[in-house]
Amino acid sequence: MKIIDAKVIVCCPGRNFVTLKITTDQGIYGLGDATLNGMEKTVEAYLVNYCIPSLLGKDPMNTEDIWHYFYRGVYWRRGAVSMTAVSAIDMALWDIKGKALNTPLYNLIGGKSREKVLVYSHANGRDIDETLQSVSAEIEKGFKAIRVQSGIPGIENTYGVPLNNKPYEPAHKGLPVEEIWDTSKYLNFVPALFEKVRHVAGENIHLLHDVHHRCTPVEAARLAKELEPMHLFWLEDPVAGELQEGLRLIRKHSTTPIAIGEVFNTIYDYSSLFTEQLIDYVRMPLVHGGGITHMLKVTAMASVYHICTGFHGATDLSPVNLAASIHFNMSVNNFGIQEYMPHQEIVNEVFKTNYRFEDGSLLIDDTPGIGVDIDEIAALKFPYTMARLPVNRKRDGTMFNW
Ligand code: CS2
Ligand code: MG
Repeated sequence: MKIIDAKVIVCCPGRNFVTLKITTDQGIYGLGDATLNGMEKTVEAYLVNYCIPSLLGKDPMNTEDIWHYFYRGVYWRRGAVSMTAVSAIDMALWDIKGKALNTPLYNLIGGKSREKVLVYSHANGRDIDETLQSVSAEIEKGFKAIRVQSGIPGIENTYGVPLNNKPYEPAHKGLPVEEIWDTSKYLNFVPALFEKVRHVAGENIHLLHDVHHRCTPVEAARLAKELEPMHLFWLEDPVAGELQEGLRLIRKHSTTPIAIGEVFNTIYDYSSLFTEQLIDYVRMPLVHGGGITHMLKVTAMASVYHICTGFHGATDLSPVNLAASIHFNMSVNNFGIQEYMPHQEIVNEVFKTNYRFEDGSLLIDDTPGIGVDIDEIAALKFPYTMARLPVNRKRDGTMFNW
């Protein structure tokens, strides 16, 4: 089998998605997610100008060699843009492999370790009351694990908290908006919020919280320590992950489990975090972490250190990534949890999916490969619209220095 064509489809059904479609001489094609929120066009340009010409003529079954060709074969390796492109190529090739062998992706990577994948949803509110109502609504929908974020008194816009019942979307149309952040107000508020949330949710619902890299190591240590009595499933991205040593301070002070890495893109971002057992969950998703080939290695190394998967799954990752993640999570032994925010209804006009939510988990059918298809004609109705993630400043106007 040979790759004879590859194209990048950029569309905006409610938000931007970048999809790589690789076609073979046997008429089989595969899809890979290449969406990098706010930087969609850069990944498209890298794929179209630099990767696709080298892909043509290759045998798509050689996933391992092709992965190394696009990772090690490239002088300027790593980085979010290149790794998203590598991930999309890899995902599309595994999709082709599954279709060629007439079997779902999970069968190619170890078969089923479980029948379904535990997911967590999002509860958000402008204030405590609204947040508590949102938690109850998510429990009502059947979720067993819930990430809780709330507006903070004295901070006008809290990242990741949608206003006026809009769909979750941290990117804003046009150039980046600037938001003001105040860590001391945040730190004073969150433990009290979670005391109330735990009371409403009871002990049987997993609670999670995302700090979005807003704390210094000592601030994060204080937060993790104060949240300990509320038994969080995890505290996510408490610090900016590039300072791996920062995680040592958090561990020294608290047993709150830590998840990190939705902005990471290779195993090397995790090496000391694994070997020193400084974290508990890997957030790096297939779409930014080198696809299935690389994430199998990351997950295998994590398992040696009793660290589990907890992949990023916000709505800015496409249904192709979500479906591939369900296969992956069904298979690996050290699965932890999968983030799940249902995409807006309009996304289904472009992507045809093969998964369903049931009783707190996601299930996938046995369509060969990943199982998601794209309607290219429908995609044309939704042209790309620039949207960027916000920039944060401290109250005194300066930028964060971490
Ligand atoms: C978040 C995301 O889902 C998460 O954990 O951190 O909302 C993230 O900020 C966006 O996906 C960025 O594109
Ligand atoms: Mg996050």
